[in-house]
Amino acid sequence: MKRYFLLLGIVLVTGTLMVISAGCGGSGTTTDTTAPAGNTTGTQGGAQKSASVTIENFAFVPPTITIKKGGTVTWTNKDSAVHTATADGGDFDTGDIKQDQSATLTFDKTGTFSYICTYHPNMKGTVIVE
Ligand SMILES: [Cu+2]
Repeated sequence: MKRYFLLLGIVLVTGTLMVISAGCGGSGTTTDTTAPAGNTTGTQGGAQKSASVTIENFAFVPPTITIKKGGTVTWTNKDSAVHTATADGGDFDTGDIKQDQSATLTFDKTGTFSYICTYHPNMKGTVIVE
């Protein structure tokens, strides 16, 4: 009986140590670099720091994104045609984005910025900076 409890004690201690070390390792190695990949949550409540927009089939996807002030937006062009993301009011312009290339801009001003592609003005998008 005593041996059983001793074994149980060792198992408990070992288990606790593993939990502690796992907890430390987990919080210490968390990286923010993978966050932008989850851009599908852009329409939910809290604005994310940064967002990604895919340009494909002559459209910005998603057409409207919301980010926090000081955050970035990355546009990636999946079309063979060259596109731009150019603000209507001249607040920003990515310049030409060729196929499989991307451009990232930082937004330091709050507001709602609608933009188009200068080559295809029917392509419309909006960046909301909160
Ligand atoms: Cu275009």
